[in-house]
Amino acid sequence: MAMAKRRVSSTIATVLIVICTALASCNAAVPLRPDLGAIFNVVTFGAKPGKSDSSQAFMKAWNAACNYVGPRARVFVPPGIFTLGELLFEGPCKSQNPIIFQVAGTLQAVSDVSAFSSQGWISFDTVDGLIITGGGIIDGQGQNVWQYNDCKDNGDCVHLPASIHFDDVKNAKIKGLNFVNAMGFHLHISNSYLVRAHSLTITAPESSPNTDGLHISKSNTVKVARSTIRTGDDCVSIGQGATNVTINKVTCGPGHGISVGSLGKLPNEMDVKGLIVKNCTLQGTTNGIRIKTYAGSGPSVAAGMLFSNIVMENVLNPIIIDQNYGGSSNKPSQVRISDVIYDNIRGTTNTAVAVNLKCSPSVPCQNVHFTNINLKYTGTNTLSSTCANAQVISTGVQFPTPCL
Ligand SMILES: *[C@@H]1O[C@H](CO)[C@@H](O)[C@H](O)[C@H]1NC(C)=O
Ligand SMILES: CC(=O)N[C@H]1CO[C@H](CO)[C@@H](O)[C@@H]1O
Repeated sequence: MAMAKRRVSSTIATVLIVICTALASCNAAVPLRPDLGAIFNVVTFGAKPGKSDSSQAFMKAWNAACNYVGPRARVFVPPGIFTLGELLFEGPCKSQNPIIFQVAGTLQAVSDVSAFSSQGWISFDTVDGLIITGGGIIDGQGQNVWQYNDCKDNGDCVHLPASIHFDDVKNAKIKGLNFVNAMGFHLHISNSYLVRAHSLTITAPESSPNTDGLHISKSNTVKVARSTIRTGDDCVSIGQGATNVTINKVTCGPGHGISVGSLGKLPNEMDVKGLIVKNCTLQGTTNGIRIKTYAGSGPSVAAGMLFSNIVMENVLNPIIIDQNYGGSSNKPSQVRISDVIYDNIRGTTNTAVAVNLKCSPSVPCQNVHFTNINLKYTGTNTLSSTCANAQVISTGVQFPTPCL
Protein backbone atom coordinates (compact mmCIF):
# COMPACT_ATOMS: atom_id res chain seq x y z
CA MET A 1 0.00 0.00 0.00
CA ALA A 2 2.69 2.47 1.06
CA MET A 3 4.82 1.31 -1.84
CA ALA A 4 1.98 1.85 -4.25
CA LYS A 5 1.37 5.31 -2.87
CA ARG A 6 5.01 6.24 -3.16
CA ARG A 7 5.11 4.95 -6.70
CA VAL A 8 2.06 7.04 -7.61
CA SER A 9 3.49 10.26 -6.15
CA SER A 10 6.91 9.68 -7.69
CA THR A 11 5.16 9.08 -11.00
CA ILE A 12 3.33 12.38 -10.58
CA ALA A 13 6.62 14.10 -9.75
CA THR A 14 8.27 12.58 -12.81
CA VAL A 15 5.42 13.69 -15.04
CA LEU A 16 5.62 17.20 -13.59
CA ILE A 17 9.38 17.32 -14.06
CA VAL A 18 8.91 16.31 -17.70
CA ILE A 19 6.17 18.90 -18.25
CA CYS A 20 8.08 21.55 -16.41
CA THR A 21 11.33 20.86 -18.20
CA ALA A 22 9.42 21.22 -21.44
CA LEU A 23 7.93 24.51 -20.33
CA ALA A 24 11.20 25.59 -18.65
CA SER A 25 9.29 27.97 -16.42
CA CYS A 26 7.31 26.05 -13.86
CA ASN A 27 10.16 24.38 -12.05
CA ALA A 28 8.66 25.38 -8.73
CA ALA A 29 5.54 23.37 -9.45
CA VAL A 30 7.37 20.15 -8.68
CA PRO A 31 5.99 18.79 -5.42
CA LEU A 32 9.17 18.91 -3.35
CA ARG A 33 7.48 17.05 -0.52
CA PRO A 34 4.35 15.25 -1.66
CA ASP A 35 2.79 15.53 1.82
CA LEU A 36 3.04 19.33 1.63
CA GLY A 37 1.50 19.55 -1.82
CA ALA A 38 2.95 21.59 -4.64
CA ILE A 39 5.21 24.33 -3.36
CA PHE A 40 5.60 27.55 -5.26
CA ASN A 41 8.55 29.22 -3.59
CA VAL A 42 8.69 32.92 -4.49
CA VAL A 43 12.51 32.72 -4.64
CA THR A 44 12.27 30.15 -7.41
CA PHE A 45 10.22 32.72 -9.34
CA GLY A 46 12.91 35.37 -8.91
CA ALA A 47 12.14 37.05 -5.58
CA LYS A 48 15.23 38.30 -3.76
CA PRO A 49 15.49 39.35 -0.13
CA GLY A 50 16.56 42.99 0.20
CA LYS A 51 15.61 46.33 -1.25
CA SER A 52 14.88 45.31 -4.82
CA ASP A 53 11.17 45.00 -5.65
CA SER A 54 10.05 41.38 -5.74
CA SER A 55 6.44 42.10 -6.79
CA GLN A 56 6.74 40.45 -10.21
CA ALA A 57 8.12 37.24 -8.73
CA PHE A 58 5.32 37.10 -6.15
CA MET A 59 2.72 37.60 -8.89
CA LYS A 60 4.26 34.76 -10.92
CA ALA A 61 4.28 32.45 -7.90
CA TRP A 62 0.64 33.26 -7.16
CA ASN A 63 -0.45 32.77 -10.77
CA ALA A 64 1.33 29.41 -10.93
CA ALA A 65 -0.28 28.25 -7.67
CA CYS A 66 -3.68 29.58 -8.67
CA ASN A 67 -3.51 27.74 -12.00
CA TYR A 68 -2.31 24.52 -10.41
CA VAL A 69 -4.99 21.89 -10.82
CA GLY A 70 -3.81 19.39 -8.20
CA PRO A 71 -4.45 19.52 -4.50
CA ARG A 72 -2.72 21.75 -1.97
CA ALA A 73 -0.98 24.45 -3.93
CA ARG A 74 1.23 26.42 -1.59
CA VAL A 75 2.88 29.77 -2.22
CA PHE A 76 5.89 29.86 0.07
CA VAL A 77 7.78 32.94 1.23
CA PRO A 78 10.97 31.81 2.96
CA PRO A 79 12.68 33.75 5.76
CA GLY A 80 14.15 37.09 4.65
CA ILE A 81 12.80 40.59 4.04
CA PHE A 82 11.05 40.99 0.68
CA THR A 83 10.26 44.45 -0.66
CA LEU A 84 6.92 44.63 -2.44
CA GLY A 85 4.74 47.15 -4.25
CA GLU A 86 1.02 46.74 -4.88
CA LEU A 87 0.02 43.10 -5.34
CA LEU A 88 -3.26 41.78 -6.65
CA PHE A 89 -3.72 38.05 -6.16
CA GLU A 90 -6.73 37.20 -8.27
CA GLY A 91 -8.80 34.08 -8.63
CA PRO A 92 -10.76 32.08 -9.29
CA CYS A 93 -8.11 29.41 -8.81
CA LYS A 94 -8.22 25.96 -10.31
CA SER A 95 -7.58 23.63 -7.38
CA GLN A 96 -10.46 22.08 -5.48
CA ASN A 97 -8.51 22.72 -2.26
CA PRO A 98 -7.71 26.03 -0.60
CA ILE A 99 -4.57 27.78 -1.81
CA ILE A 100 -2.07 28.11 1.01
CA PHE A 101 -0.11 31.34 1.24
CA GLN A 102 2.65 30.69 3.73
CA VAL A 103 4.72 33.64 4.87
CA ALA A 104 7.72 32.63 6.96
CA GLY A 105 9.64 35.81 6.09
CA THR A 106 8.82 39.51 6.18
CA LEU A 107 6.82 41.32 3.52
CA GLN A 108 7.74 44.99 3.47
CA ALA A 109 5.86 47.62 1.46
CA VAL A 110 7.81 49.96 -0.81
CA SER A 111 7.86 53.40 0.75
CA ASP A 112 6.57 55.30 -2.29
CA VAL A 113 2.91 56.18 -1.71
CA SER A 114 2.37 56.71 -5.44
CA ALA A 115 2.98 52.97 -5.96
CA PHE A 116 -0.49 52.31 -4.52
CA SER A 117 -3.72 52.97 -6.34
CA SER A 118 -6.21 50.54 -4.84
CA GLN A 119 -7.67 49.76 -1.43
CA GLY A 120 -5.04 47.20 -0.60
CA TRP A 121 -1.28 46.85 -0.66
CA ILE A 122 -1.76 43.07 -0.91
CA SER A 123 -5.21 42.24 -2.28
CA PHE A 124 -6.89 38.88 -2.66
CA ASP A 125 -9.78 39.10 -5.10
CA THR A 126 -12.35 36.47 -6.15
CA VAL A 127 -10.72 33.58 -4.33
CA ASP A 128 -12.76 30.66 -2.95
CA GLY A 129 -10.58 28.67 -0.54
CA LEU A 130 -7.55 30.42 0.92
CA ILE A 131 -5.30 29.92 3.94
CA ILE A 132 -2.80 32.65 4.81
CA THR A 133 -0.39 31.63 7.53
CA GLY A 134 3.26 31.08 8.36
CA GLY A 135 4.28 33.15 11.38
CA GLY A 136 5.83 35.90 9.26
CA ILE A 137 5.57 39.68 9.34
CA ILE A 138 3.41 41.92 7.17
CA ASP A 139 5.09 45.32 7.45
CA GLY A 140 3.18 48.13 5.75
CA GLN A 141 5.93 50.71 6.43
CA GLY A 142 3.15 53.14 7.30
CA GLN A 143 5.58 55.50 9.03
CA ASN A 144 6.65 56.63 5.54
CA VAL A 145 3.15 57.66 4.44
CA TRP A 146 1.02 58.53 7.50
CA GLN A 147 1.93 62.18 6.91
CA TYR A 148 -0.22 62.08 3.73
CA ASN A 149 -3.34 61.05 5.69
CA ASP A 150 -5.56 64.14 5.95
CA CYS A 151 -8.74 62.35 7.04
CA LYS A 152 -8.87 64.38 10.24
CA ASP A 153 -9.64 67.56 8.29
CA ASN A 154 -10.94 66.16 5.02
CA GLY A 155 -14.14 64.08 5.12
CA ASP A 156 -13.59 62.95 1.52
CA CYS A 157 -10.01 61.90 2.05
CA VAL A 158 -8.62 58.94 0.16
CA HIS A 159 -7.79 56.13 2.56
CA LEU A 160 -4.29 54.75 2.40
CA PRO A 161 -4.21 51.07 1.42
CA ALA A 162 -4.86 48.24 3.85
CA SER A 163 -1.97 45.83 4.29
CA ILE A 164 -4.17 42.90 3.29
CA HIS A 165 -7.48 43.43 1.54
CA PHE A 166 -10.03 40.69 0.87
CA ASP A 167 -12.58 41.41 -1.82
CA ASP A 168 -14.94 38.60 -2.76
CA VAL A 169 -13.00 36.01 -0.80
CA LYS A 170 -14.82 32.92 0.46
CA ASN A 171 -13.87 30.10 2.81
CA ALA A 172 -10.71 31.76 3.99
CA LYS A 173 -8.53 31.54 7.05
CA ILE A 174 -5.83 33.98 8.06
CA LYS A 175 -3.89 32.97 11.13
CA GLY A 176 -0.56 33.12 12.88
CA LEU A 177 0.78 36.32 11.34
CA ASN A 178 2.26 39.54 12.68
CA PHE A 179 1.08 42.79 11.16
CA VAL A 180 3.02 45.97 11.83
CA ASN A 181 2.58 49.60 10.77
CA ALA A 182 -0.06 49.36 8.06
CA MET A 183 -0.49 52.44 5.91
CA GLY A 184 -4.26 52.21 6.50
CA PHE A 185 -6.21 49.28 7.95
CA HIS A 186 -4.12 46.22 8.71
CA LEU A 187 -6.70 43.73 7.44
CA HIS A 188 -9.76 44.81 5.45
CA ILE A 189 -12.42 42.19 4.75
CA SER A 190 -15.13 43.25 2.32
CA ASN A 191 -17.66 41.52 0.04
CA SER A 192 -16.57 38.25 1.56
CA TYR A 193 -18.10 35.14 3.09
CA LEU A 194 -16.92 32.71 5.74
CA VAL A 195 -13.62 34.20 6.81
CA ARG A 196 -11.81 33.23 9.99
CA ALA A 197 -8.97 35.35 11.38
CA HIS A 198 -7.16 34.13 14.44
CA SER A 199 -3.86 34.16 16.29
CA LEU A 200 -2.82 37.50 14.81
CA THR A 201 -0.76 40.20 16.43
CA ILE A 202 -1.30 43.66 15.01
CA THR A 203 0.88 46.54 16.13
CA ALA A 204 1.17 50.20 15.15
CA PRO A 205 1.91 53.35 17.18
CA GLU A 206 -0.92 54.91 19.17
CA SER A 207 -0.43 58.09 17.14
CA SER A 208 -0.78 56.45 13.72
CA PRO A 209 -3.90 57.60 11.81
CA ASN A 210 -6.71 55.22 10.71
CA THR A 211 -4.63 52.12 11.32
CA ASP A 212 -7.57 49.93 12.37
CA GLY A 213 -6.61 46.37 13.21
CA LEU A 214 -9.43 44.79 11.22
CA HIS A 215 -12.21 46.41 9.27
CA ILE A 216 -15.11 44.20 8.23
CA SER A 217 -17.77 45.39 5.79
CA LYS A 218 -20.33 43.89 3.40
CA SER A 219 -19.41 40.42 4.57
CA ASN A 220 -21.28 37.50 6.09
CA THR A 221 -19.95 35.07 8.70
CA VAL A 222 -16.61 36.38 9.85
CA LYS A 223 -14.89 35.14 13.00
CA VAL A 224 -12.00 36.93 14.67
CA ALA A 225 -10.38 35.19 17.62
CA ARG A 226 -7.37 34.95 19.93
CA SER A 227 -5.59 38.04 18.68
CA THR A 228 -3.77 41.03 20.15
CA ILE A 229 -4.35 44.36 18.45
CA ARG A 230 -2.51 47.53 19.48
CA THR A 231 -2.88 50.38 16.99
CA GLY A 232 -3.74 54.04 16.54
CA ASP A 233 -7.38 53.55 15.59
CA ASP A 234 -10.15 50.99 16.09
CA CYS A 235 -9.10 47.55 17.25
CA VAL A 236 -11.85 45.98 15.16
CA SER A 237 -14.36 48.09 13.24
CA ILE A 238 -17.60 46.78 11.84
CA GLY A 239 -18.75 48.66 8.77
CA GLN A 240 -21.93 48.60 6.72
CA GLY A 241 -23.28 45.25 5.56
CA ALA A 242 -21.42 43.17 8.13
CA THR A 243 -23.60 40.26 9.24
CA ASN A 244 -23.02 37.29 11.53
CA VAL A 245 -19.67 38.49 12.86
CA THR A 246 -18.09 37.02 16.00
CA ILE A 247 -15.14 38.53 17.85
CA ASN A 248 -13.82 36.29 20.60
CA LYS A 249 -10.83 36.58 22.94
CA VAL A 250 -9.28 39.67 21.43
CA THR A 251 -7.06 42.01 23.47
CA CYS A 252 -7.07 45.64 22.35
CA GLY A 253 -5.15 48.77 23.26
CA PRO A 254 -3.92 51.30 22.78
CA GLY A 255 -6.36 52.51 20.13
CA HIS A 256 -9.99 53.48 19.86
CA GLY A 257 -11.58 50.22 21.02
CA ILE A 258 -14.09 47.97 19.29
CA SER A 259 -16.43 49.94 17.04
CA VAL A 260 -19.57 49.40 15.09
CA GLY A 261 -19.29 52.15 12.51
CA SER A 262 -18.94 54.71 11.51
CA LEU A 263 -22.25 53.94 9.85
CA GLY A 264 -24.23 56.16 7.55
CA LYS A 265 -21.47 58.08 5.86
CA LEU A 266 -22.70 57.08 2.38
CA PRO A 267 -26.26 56.98 1.01
CA ASN A 268 -28.07 53.60 0.88
CA GLU A 269 -25.80 51.75 3.26
CA MET A 270 -26.42 48.08 4.01
CA ASP A 271 -27.58 46.93 7.46
CA VAL A 272 -25.39 45.55 10.21
CA LYS A 273 -26.98 42.48 11.80
CA GLY A 274 -25.80 39.78 14.15
CA LEU A 275 -22.63 40.76 15.99
CA ILE A 276 -21.17 38.93 18.97
CA VAL A 277 -18.21 40.39 20.83
CA LYS A 278 -17.19 38.19 23.74
CA ASN A 279 -14.33 37.52 26.12
CA CYS A 280 -12.38 40.59 25.04
CA THR A 281 -10.09 42.88 27.05
CA LEU A 282 -9.61 46.57 26.32
CA GLN A 283 -6.52 48.22 27.77
CA GLY A 284 -6.10 51.99 27.81
CA THR A 285 -8.32 52.58 24.79
CA THR A 286 -10.16 55.84 24.09
CA ASN A 287 -13.44 53.91 23.84
CA GLY A 288 -14.49 50.46 24.95
CA ILE A 289 -17.45 49.31 22.92
CA ARG A 290 -18.70 52.02 20.64
CA ILE A 291 -21.53 52.27 18.14
CA LYS A 292 -21.20 55.39 16.00
CA THR A 293 -23.40 56.69 13.21
CA TYR A 294 -23.05 59.95 11.32
CA ALA A 295 -25.35 62.84 12.01
CA GLY A 296 -27.56 63.33 8.96
CA SER A 297 -27.09 59.73 7.74
CA GLY A 298 -29.63 57.99 5.51
CA PRO A 299 -31.79 55.12 6.81
CA SER A 300 -30.29 51.72 7.68
CA VAL A 301 -30.40 49.25 10.56
CA ALA A 302 -27.85 48.13 13.16
CA ALA A 303 -29.50 45.35 15.12
CA GLY A 304 -28.80 42.24 17.14
CA MET A 305 -25.54 42.95 18.91
CA LEU A 306 -24.25 41.11 21.96
CA PHE A 307 -21.27 42.36 23.97
CA SER A 308 -20.52 39.77 26.61
CA ASN A 309 -17.80 39.20 29.16
CA ILE A 310 -15.70 42.27 28.37
CA VAL A 311 -12.95 43.55 30.66
CA MET A 312 -12.09 47.26 30.61
CA GLU A 313 -8.74 48.42 31.98
CA ASN A 314 -8.38 52.20 32.26
CA VAL A 315 -10.69 52.81 29.34
CA LEU A 316 -12.25 56.14 28.39
CA ASN A 317 -15.95 55.83 27.41
CA PRO A 318 -16.35 52.10 28.12
CA ILE A 319 -19.88 51.93 26.70
CA ILE A 320 -20.86 54.55 24.17
CA ILE A 321 -23.41 55.01 21.43
CA ASP A 322 -22.84 58.18 19.43
CA GLN A 323 -25.41 58.90 16.74
CA ASN A 324 -24.16 62.41 16.24
CA TYR A 325 -20.75 61.35 14.99
CA GLY A 326 -18.95 63.96 12.97
CA GLY A 327 -21.58 66.42 14.18
CA SER A 328 -21.44 68.28 10.88
CA SER A 329 -25.15 68.00 10.06
CA ASN A 330 -28.15 69.49 11.84
CA LYS A 331 -30.23 66.51 10.78
CA PRO A 332 -30.38 63.47 13.05
CA SER A 333 -28.98 60.11 12.03
CA GLN A 334 -31.48 57.68 10.45
CA VAL A 335 -29.60 54.53 11.45
CA ARG A 336 -32.02 52.52 13.59
CA ILE A 337 -30.20 50.76 16.46
CA SER A 338 -31.99 47.96 18.29
CA ASP A 339 -31.60 44.76 20.29
CA VAL A 340 -28.26 45.47 21.90
CA ILE A 341 -27.14 43.47 24.94
CA TYR A 342 -24.29 44.53 27.22
CA ASP A 343 -23.62 41.58 29.50
CA ASN A 344 -20.97 41.20 32.17
CA ILE A 345 -18.91 44.31 31.42
CA ARG A 346 -16.40 44.97 34.18
CA GLY A 347 -13.19 46.75 35.08
CA THR A 348 -12.03 50.35 35.31
CA THR A 349 -13.09 53.52 33.51
CA ASN A 350 -11.09 56.73 33.22
CA THR A 351 -14.26 58.77 32.60
CA ALA A 352 -17.01 59.30 35.18
CA VAL A 353 -19.74 58.92 32.55
CA ALA A 354 -19.05 55.25 31.92
CA VAL A 355 -22.25 54.62 29.98
CA ASN A 356 -23.12 57.27 27.43
CA LEU A 357 -25.97 56.67 24.99
CA LYS A 358 -26.54 59.47 22.51
CA CYS A 359 -29.20 57.96 20.28
CA SER A 360 -30.98 59.62 17.41
CA PRO A 361 -34.07 61.72 18.19
CA SER A 362 -35.69 60.53 14.96
CA VAL A 363 -35.02 56.78 15.43
CA PRO A 364 -34.46 56.14 19.16
CA CYS A 365 -32.43 53.10 20.23
CA GLN A 366 -34.79 50.21 20.98
CA ASN A 367 -34.32 47.39 23.46
CA VAL A 368 -30.89 48.19 24.85
CA HIS A 369 -30.31 45.68 27.60
CA PHE A 370 -27.74 46.05 30.40
CA THR A 371 -27.04 43.04 32.54
CA ASN A 372 -24.29 42.88 35.17
CA ILE A 373 -22.31 46.03 34.55
CA ASN A 374 -19.56 46.51 37.12
CA LEU A 375 -17.28 49.43 36.34
CA LYS A 376 -15.09 51.40 38.75
CA TYR A 377 -14.04 54.99 38.12
CA THR A 378 -10.32 55.67 38.54
CA GLY A 379 -11.02 59.36 39.43
CA THR A 380 -12.98 61.03 42.21
CA ASN A 381 -16.32 62.10 40.71
CA THR A 382 -19.40 59.92 40.91
CA LEU A 383 -19.70 57.23 38.32
CA SER A 384 -22.75 57.83 36.13
CA SER A 385 -24.76 57.04 33.01
CA THR A 386 -26.33 59.43 30.55
CA CYS A 387 -28.88 58.46 27.93
CA ALA A 388 -30.78 60.30 25.23
CA ASN A 389 -33.48 58.75 23.07
CA ALA A 390 -32.78 55.24 24.32
CA GLN A 391 -35.14 52.54 25.56
CA VAL A 392 -33.05 50.82 28.26
CA ILE A 393 -33.69 47.65 30.24
CA SER A 394 -31.39 46.74 33.15
CA THR A 395 -30.97 43.57 35.16
CA GLY A 396 -28.42 42.34 37.68
CA VAL A 397 -25.55 44.38 39.13
CA GLN A 398 -25.35 47.97 37.84
CA PHE A 399 -22.36 50.24 38.37
CA PRO A 400 -22.96 52.93 37.23
CA THR A 401 -26.62 53.27 38.09
CA PRO A 402 -28.44 52.95 34.79
CA CYS A 403 -30.42 55.79 33.30
CA LEU A 404 -34.05 54.88 32.79
C1 LIG B 1 -23.19 32.45 11.47
O1 LIG B 1 -21.85 32.11 11.81
C2 LIG B 1 -21.69 30.84 12.41
C3 LIG B 1 -20.23 30.68 12.72
O2 LIG B 1 -19.77 31.73 13.48
C4 LIG B 1 -22.19 29.76 11.48
O3 LIG B 1 -22.09 28.51 12.11
C5 LIG B 1 -23.61 30.04 11.07
O4 LIG B 1 -24.01 29.12 10.09
C6 LIG B 1 -23.74 31.44 10.50
N1 LIG B 1 -25.15 31.74 10.23
C7 LIG B 1 -25.59 32.29 9.11
C8 LIG B 1 -27.05 32.54 9.04
O5 LIG B 1 -24.86 32.58 8.17
C1 LIG C 1 -12.29 31.54 27.88
C2 LIG C 1 -13.44 32.39 28.25
O1 LIG C 1 -13.27 33.43 28.87
N1 LIG C 1 -14.64 31.97 27.87
C3 LIG C 1 -15.86 32.66 28.18
C4 LIG C 1 -16.39 33.42 26.99
O2 LIG C 1 -17.60 34.03 27.32
C5 LIG C 1 -18.63 33.16 27.72
C6 LIG C 1 -19.85 34.03 28.03
O3 LIG C 1 -20.04 35.01 27.08
C7 LIG C 1 -18.21 32.36 28.92
O4 LIG C 1 -19.20 31.39 29.22
C8 LIG C 1 -16.90 31.67 28.64
O5 LIG C 1 -16.44 31.02 29.81
